[in-house]
Formats: sequence, structure tokens, C-alpha cells
Amino acid sequence: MLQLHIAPSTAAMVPHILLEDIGVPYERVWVDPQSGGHKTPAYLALNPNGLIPVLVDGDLVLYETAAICLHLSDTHPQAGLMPAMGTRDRAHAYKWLMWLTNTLQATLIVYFYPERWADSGHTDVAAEVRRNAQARVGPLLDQLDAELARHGGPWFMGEHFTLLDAYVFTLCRWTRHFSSAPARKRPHLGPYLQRMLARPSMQRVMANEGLSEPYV
Ligand SMILES: N[C@@H](CCC(=O)N[C@@H](CS)C(=O)NCC(=O)O)C(=O)O
Repeated sequence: MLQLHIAPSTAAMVPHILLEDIGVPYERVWVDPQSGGHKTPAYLALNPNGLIPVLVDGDLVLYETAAICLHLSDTHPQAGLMPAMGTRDRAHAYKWLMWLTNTLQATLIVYFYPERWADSGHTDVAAEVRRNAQARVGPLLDQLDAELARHGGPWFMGEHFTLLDAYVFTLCRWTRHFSSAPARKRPHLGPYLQRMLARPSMQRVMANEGLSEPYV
């Protein structure tokens, strides 16, 4: 059975949403980052970066959220999680997936761990890094909003739900405590996030991860 190594409200939410959407049996293996569960020798053997998530599929051990999503899409083609191979939509889906992981997610990680960009004890520098990371995320969220405005939705790629929806939702959720302009405040992202939340698979994800309001 598929195994997803997961912690609540982390990048693991992306494949968690997809697994609930696909509807195959899988096991959630909870990792506790507070107690360093992602830095134990056993976990590092799965992901030498000590980062969550990891997917185990038989003898395949896979880390990197975007790679996990593409693998789930490839192995469950009936779920239609990516546009058809060789199409313009497929090319744009690759573009957005790379951008989400290497630009929006990477900038959000700076926001969540600003102390890693400051010398030890320099809390003022860390606070400045955090402020600047938040400011840099704003225009990135604007790009997501503009894309929804361009085609009118209902999903991020237009008419069809894809793996990008799980990624966009998860990263937008991470902005919910922003002091200025969280994702939900944008005119197209706001209703989109509510549409996502209304999906039964999303309700199961929120319950499985033990999350409560505000979800986004
Ligand atoms: N590029 C990795 C990043 C994963 C990542 O940063 N995971 C976070 C949780 S959202 C984590 O494990 N953080 C623990 C740490 O940085 O020590 C991926 O997309 O899988």
C-alpha cells in the first residue's frame, strides 16, 4: 500500500489532497517535526534532506512534493490530474508546477524560517527577512489571481481539476496569517479557495490533519 509520510499543514498536504481525490487506499505515517521526527536516522534514510513529505510506493521512495504529485498522476491516469501529454495545457501545467515549487513555495519557506537567513541571535535581522519575504509573496499571489481571472476558473487550469489545485490551495493556506493581503483577500483567489474547501476530499484532508478554522 502507498505510504505518505506527513505532518499537518505542511507541503505533505499537496499529495494528501491528491490521494484523497484519487480515492486509493494509502497509509498516513505521521512525522512530528516538533520533536525532530524528520531528522531521525530512519527518516533521513527516506529523505536525506530531512524534509516532509515522503511517498513510499512499493520499493520506490520518493521525496520532493512536485515529483510525488507527478508520480501519483502518472500511476493514476484515470484521475486526470494533468492535462493530456504533449498539449499546450500540459506545458503550462509543467510551468506552473515548477514555479509553485521553486518560486512561491521557496519564498514562503523564507517567511516561515527567517532565522536561517540571519546570524544566530540576530532576531531583528530575522524579523526583517520575514517582512521582506512576506512582501515578495504578495506579487506572486497576484500572479495566481491574474491567472484565474484570465480564464475564469473554476479550477486553476480552467475547466478541469488538476494536481496544481492541491498545490495552489496548500501554498495559499500558508499565507492565512499574513499581516497584509493573505491569498483569500484577492478577488479571484478568495472564491477559488472556498470552491476548493467545498470539495469532499478537502473536508477529509482538513479532518485527517486535525485542522480547524480558519482553513485559508
Ligand atoms: N522542496 C521540498 C520542501 C519540503 C519542505 O520544506 N518541507 C517542510 C514542511 S512544509 C519541512 O519539512 N520543513 C522542516 C525543516 O525545514 O526543517 C518539497 O517540496 O518537498
